[in-house]
Amino acid sequence: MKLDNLRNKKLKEWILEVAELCTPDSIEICDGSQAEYDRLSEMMVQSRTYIKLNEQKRPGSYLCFSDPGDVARVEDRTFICSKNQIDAGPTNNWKDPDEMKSILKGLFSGCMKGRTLYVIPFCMGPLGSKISYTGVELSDSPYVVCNMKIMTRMGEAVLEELGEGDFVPCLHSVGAPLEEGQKDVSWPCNPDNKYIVHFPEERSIWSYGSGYGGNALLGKKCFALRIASVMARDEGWLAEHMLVMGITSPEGEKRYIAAAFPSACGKTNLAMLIPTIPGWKIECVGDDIAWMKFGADGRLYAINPEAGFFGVAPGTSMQSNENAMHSLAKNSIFTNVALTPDGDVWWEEMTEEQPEKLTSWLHEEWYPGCGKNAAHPNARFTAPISQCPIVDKAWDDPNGVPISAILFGGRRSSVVPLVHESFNWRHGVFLGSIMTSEKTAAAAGKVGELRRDPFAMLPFCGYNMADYFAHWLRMGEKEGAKLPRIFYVNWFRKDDEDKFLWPGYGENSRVLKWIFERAAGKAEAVKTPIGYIPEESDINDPPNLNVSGDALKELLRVDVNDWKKEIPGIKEHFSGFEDRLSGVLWEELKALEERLNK
Ligand code: TSX
Ligand code: MN
Repeated sequence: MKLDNLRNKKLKEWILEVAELCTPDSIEICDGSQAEYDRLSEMMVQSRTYIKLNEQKRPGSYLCFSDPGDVARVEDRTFICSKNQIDAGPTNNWKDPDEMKSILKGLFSGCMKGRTLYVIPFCMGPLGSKISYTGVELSDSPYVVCNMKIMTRMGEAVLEELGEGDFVPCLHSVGAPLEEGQKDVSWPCNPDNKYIVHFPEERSIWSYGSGYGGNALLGKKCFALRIASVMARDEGWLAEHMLVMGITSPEGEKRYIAAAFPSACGKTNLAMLIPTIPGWKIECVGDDIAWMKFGADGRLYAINPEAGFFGVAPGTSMQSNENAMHSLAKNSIFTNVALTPDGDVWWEEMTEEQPEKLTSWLHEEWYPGCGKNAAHPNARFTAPISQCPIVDKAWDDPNGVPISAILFGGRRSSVVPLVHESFNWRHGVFLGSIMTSEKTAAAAGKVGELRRDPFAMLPFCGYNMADYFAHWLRMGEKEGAKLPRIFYVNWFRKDDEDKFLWPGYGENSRVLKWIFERAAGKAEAVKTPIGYIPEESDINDPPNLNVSGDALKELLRVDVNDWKKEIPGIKEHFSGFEDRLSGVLWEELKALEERLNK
């Protein structure tokens, strides 16, 4: 498509403005076709960005190694540039929008020299859905184009649907202009000068210097969470860091659940879980982001704004997540995993036996016991959700799916029981606001240290998190709302020998079954000071659970003294939000304290 043929005036003007600033050699408007995908992929094979994988082993798939300085999201380089700092809140980096614009204009000036500017029209959510929104990413990275093709609905159909309508402008550059005759590197980026910037008031995104994942695929964290959370606040809906799954009982009843977990808790594994209990079925709507709006019937309807998985590869195996392994069997992009001698991919824990020899993500020879990672711990696969064997038939339904329960969770080796249900919506919002998880080796900081990550949104909320809590509380007061119930789960409680008490994985279906039945108003529950918990017999049903009676008791135990020790940490956490924090959450904390002291 030619620039002249673009119908959308705002889009055309913006492209010309960006072209004048960034001075690319050429402009290409992406149509989203397979032919375009194949052409760009072949171009990246020629330029050595991509390695084409063995067509017999991994059809239609590619591997690339990033610059070692560009391997993950950069939270310290991520900014929310609202007019007033208080509107970004104490948990976001902030800079004055005018000041930031002038920094960015300097950086973007001439930054696409020697490169092509790709125009990537994309839709977050099913085409034709009232819950969906359109974005356009302008990027000088063909890797971004190909990933966006898998991760979003992308191309001509989106432009058609957009018409003269509005869109979120997302500007991206790897920040590596090429001088006349300068040879390109395989992963262009600007590792020491990255900026991931959001302007919530004008709903725009500027990203500079990184070609990696959440820094560069701007539809995902930048748009579908940070900017969308602001839109959701203004318009009365929810943009959340949640998986969405369907659960069907042996009787054929179906309900949908949304769940938020901090990183390293196995969200993608849960989204594609294979139940161990007979007759129950789980289907996947999404593994990372949910947009939820009230329907005419007062229920919350969720869509997955994405069309693919951008999952962490290390740890993914036929044991931990068989459905993910099938999803990435073909037509996938792998970033920073290792290459096998026969042209396939490998990563830590993918197979029980390690290959004899590999090329590591650092292009080095790797062998078992060499003391180095074969894949980077944050190595990724990009795979179409349509390839998931248990993809829900409504995953692309413009109406979304009605949510019956919302789960929060975290990784806690003590104190927090396997599952508890909130007393009501307000109490549920309180549970979301105090979410904590223990650090694993994958994150910076001391292993085992507690990190607060309310609603798993700490790095992804585009405004003051105290206002975000208030928005959740407001959502619960909507007239005629039929709200989902709220639960808190913890698969990671340990015994005093530091062994996991709960087998997790497929056995989590027992917990999901109890949640399903509670949402149906059926299952029994025991009232405790922190909320409702199941009876042991509800979890050990059918009674072939390979967990001792003592262990099950410990998993469900609510220790009043342990919980009292949680209170000062919550107070400190809440105090960080100063007078912006809703009094309702302070009241919930006081009520918890009183229940514990009774
Ligand atoms: O993803 C996980 N889930 C959710 C699965 C649907 N993980 C992996 C977390 C890192 C991404 C888990 N790890 C889960 C879990 O439920 N539980 C655990 C802890 C655990 C680890 C190993 C065992 C048991 C529990 N193995 C044995 O007991 C043999
Ligand atoms: Mn995520």
